[in-house]
Amino acid sequence: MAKIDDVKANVEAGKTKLVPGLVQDALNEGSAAADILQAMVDAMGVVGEKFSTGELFVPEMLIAAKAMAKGVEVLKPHMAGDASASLGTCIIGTVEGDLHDIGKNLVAMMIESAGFTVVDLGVDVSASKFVEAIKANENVRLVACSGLLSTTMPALKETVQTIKASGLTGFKVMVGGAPVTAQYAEAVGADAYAPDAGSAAVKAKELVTV
Ligand code: B1M
Repeated sequence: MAKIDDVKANVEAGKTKLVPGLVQDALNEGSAAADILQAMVDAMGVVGEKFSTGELFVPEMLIAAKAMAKGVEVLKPHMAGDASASLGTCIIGTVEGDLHDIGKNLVAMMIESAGFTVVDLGVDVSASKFVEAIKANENVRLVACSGLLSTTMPALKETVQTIKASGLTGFKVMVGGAPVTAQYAEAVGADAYAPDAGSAAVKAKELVTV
């Protein structure tokens, strides 16, 4: 079995201690960092399906998430782009009521690699906390809001609308997360939507350089 397959299997099984070494082995074997990342994302997809069918429960999902996070730590230096240019500050967070952070962390990592200074507010971030952070930080050019649950999509809408109604300017608002679509982003008044971390970084750059 190629090491990259071992990475996928062990993220799925939540083998937190094994995954970092296996990611390193896959890199040593010549697998591209982006492919290893995709293998881990696929593993989380399987975990999600098994949760839906009642084969796995919340603790197993949590352990798999931890295993993936450990793997991402090893990948991070291999994913970095040219961060020499400063494109300004990006405030990022997962919206209120939502505790999912793996996707948000990947988006933060890619946006940082694209040349932004990233201020990560974490998970369960209220609309007012986003606004406070925009006020508290210098040169905010981008606000990135992540949401993974259909039940927290209203929080995503409230966040975008609160930020837009705050009267603060000089930045764009981007939204994303598994249940979010381009149509939804437009409907809630966001300036941009991205389906994944790579395209979020590309879109972020476009937003501040046009
Ligand atoms: Co939860 N969970 N979870 N969960 N969880 C999902 C999302 C779910 C789809 C599983 C399922 O039922 N199949 C389902 C949501 C269903 C729905 O709403 N439609 C679900 C549920 C129901 C729940 C709970 C309600 C379960 C319960 O308690 N009964 C509960 C809610 C807790 C809460 O948030 N209040 C819950 C809890 C958890 C854990 C805490 C156990 C854990 C999260 C741990 C953590 O994040 N630290 C967890 C996990 C791990 C998952 C799954 C299995 C994996 C999520 C993940 O990390 N994916 C997930 C199933 C799945 O996704 N298939 C599931 C990998 C990650 C790289 O992808 O996050 O989609 P993703 O990010 C992508 C894109 O979406 C995009 O780029 C990322 C990278 O390319 N993206 C952006 C994300 N943010 C973006 C922002 C952008 C642009 C792009 O711009 C700003």
